[in-house]
Amino acid sequence: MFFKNVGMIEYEGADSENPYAFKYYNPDEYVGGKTMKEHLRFAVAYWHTFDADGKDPFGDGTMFRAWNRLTHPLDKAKARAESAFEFFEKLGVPYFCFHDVDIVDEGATLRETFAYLDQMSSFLKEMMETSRVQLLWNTANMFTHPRYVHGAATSCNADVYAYAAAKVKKGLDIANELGAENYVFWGGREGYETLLNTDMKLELENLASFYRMAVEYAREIGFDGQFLIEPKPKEPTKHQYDFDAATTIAFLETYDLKDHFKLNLEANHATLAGHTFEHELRVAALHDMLGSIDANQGDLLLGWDTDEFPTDLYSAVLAMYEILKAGGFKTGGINFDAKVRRPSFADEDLFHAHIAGMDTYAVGLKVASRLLEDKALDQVIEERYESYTKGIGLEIKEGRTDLKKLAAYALEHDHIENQSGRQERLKATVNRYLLNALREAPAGKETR
Ligand code: XUL
Ligand code: CO
Repeated sequence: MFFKNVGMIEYEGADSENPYAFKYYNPDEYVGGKTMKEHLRFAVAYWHTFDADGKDPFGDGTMFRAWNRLTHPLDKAKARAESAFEFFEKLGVPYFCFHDVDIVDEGATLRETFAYLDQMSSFLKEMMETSRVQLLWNTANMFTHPRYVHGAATSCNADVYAYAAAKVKKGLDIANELGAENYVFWGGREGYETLLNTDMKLELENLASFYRMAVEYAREIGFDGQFLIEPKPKEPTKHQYDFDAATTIAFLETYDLKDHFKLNLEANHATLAGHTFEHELRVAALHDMLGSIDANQGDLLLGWDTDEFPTDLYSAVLAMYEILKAGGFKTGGINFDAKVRRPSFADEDLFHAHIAGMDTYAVGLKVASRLLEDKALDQVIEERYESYTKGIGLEIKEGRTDLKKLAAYALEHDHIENQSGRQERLKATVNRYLLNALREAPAGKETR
């Protein structure tokens, strides 16, 4: 046992002062026809929670985890997996996510790496069978090792491309073996530093072929999980190809890959791209491309990918509003791609951080569901676009007009009247729902 001082985390309601209890996340409570657990599908990220030691570019690690003390890669990997499953069970999360290098260190050769991965995949499978915790997604880390200095599927070096392909092949075998619901691509090094040395056309075509080969291999082995691409505009490269939702969708359309992918959207990646998280969610939903999310938050004073645990209730409401409007998660869920701050180095902080994040999204879910149920924001939108429900507006909407007709119309109607957009009133409505939901939280009114 690694977390001796922590028992099972239960829901105790908003009045509870127990730091090891949920105040708002009540897994079995019904919200709009589904339980919170079914809606939110929480996942713990292996890398931030069990691998990371708090090191940053200016300082060494501050987190000395007992499960990372063993020296042989497989011994360490197994201890880590045991700590992980103890954590998942105590927290009551249904899912976890990992990169290949998170579950076991790489070996001296690719052959040895694969042998380690095979052993750990069997080990995790056994643990999953006894715990009922499932794999939301796995991925191959194709950005940390120096071999990926020029990229992986967009590297100028074909040997690196082949190496990366081998890792994805193994990643898909593992996904299949463990019954992963999704397989993720995040192109951390798939971008460029300067156009002066870059053949962008070749790199993009190679990236498209890489994705296509992954789809073909998945079909061959019978892996039926959902492929996800996780956009991010920059960091570590100056410019990443999967910049944001719109860019990634356009790329997939261009190379005829769109039917095989959806997006894994991360809050802090959205803000790095100069968008809100809800913008990214809306763009994806419009194209039926909303797959899963990496929940976290950035810091506007810092401006890089700080991967903080989400505690901003307002953002969680707006994110859950978009997710529910899009019909909720199917294969996806809420993965906490978030790390405790460097000074929060105690093992227990891992629980506090996840409890905070889960409660934040539970509030987001409740408030968003209520906003939708009451159609609280719909009327203003309906009224705002009313001009397209009749007359010339309806003709525009139905494509029954042309520039000549519109010009003739405008000449007769050049006295324009606009109506207020009512932003502040709508924001006040969201605040009212948020505050009311918090007041009612302990009631658990919707329990079936
Ligand atoms: C990096 C990031 C990754 C992906 C998986 O910013 O978000 O951890 O989620 O590779
Ligand atoms: Co992420």
